[in-house]
Amino acid sequence: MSPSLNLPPLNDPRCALIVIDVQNDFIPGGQLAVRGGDEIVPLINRLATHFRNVVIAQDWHPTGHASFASSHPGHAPFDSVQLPYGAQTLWPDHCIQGSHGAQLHADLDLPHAQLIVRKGCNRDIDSYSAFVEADRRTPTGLTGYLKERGIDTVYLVGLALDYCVAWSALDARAAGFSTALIVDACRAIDLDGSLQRALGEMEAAGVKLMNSQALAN
Ligand code: VGL
Ligand code: ZN
Repeated sequence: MSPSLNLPPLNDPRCALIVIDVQNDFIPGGQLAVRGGDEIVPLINRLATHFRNVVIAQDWHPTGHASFASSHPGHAPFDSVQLPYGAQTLWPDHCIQGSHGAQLHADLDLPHAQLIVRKGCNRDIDSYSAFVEADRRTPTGLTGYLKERGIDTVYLVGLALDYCVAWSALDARAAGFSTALIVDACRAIDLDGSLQRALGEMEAAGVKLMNSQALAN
């Protein structure tokens, strides 16, 4: 774990907590369950009380989305296919707009969250990142929202560490935010070494990997 370097206190108006994809389909029993996904909810609720700024990301796909294996005859979930923007891992149908699986976990308690960013809404483009879609061109608007509000430091938590949380953290760094990932407030899918790869890429990009114990509790 890298030490927490000179980040402003969590309640500083320049800091935001970004809660990624804590939705029923990523919780055990859901369509794309992440092991232990339910275990992080109480910790996220507790951490969030320290922040003035809380943003929620919500995976929000139309039916027939390009990331669904069911949209690619002859392919199964976890296969990889080539799409116009590059390689795309295929997933079970998940987080369909308006479905129960797309709803935030019922125990997530973030009454002061001011923004919910929905992503993956474009049928032809996936979006692991809460900042920029998988074509690496189409912004969600989150960078502008944060910058316009004077936020320069983001803390990330949620699901899945090695996909949506990692891509969001890397894009936060690329957009110039001081970025920390609270590892024990995340859980990973860990497909073919994706967890180690994601941790290495984030460390190399200057994302601070920390545990919640290093923060106020
Ligand atoms: C996610 C795979 C597909 C995530 C979303 O939230 O990490 N992973 N869609
Ligand atoms: Zn998705």
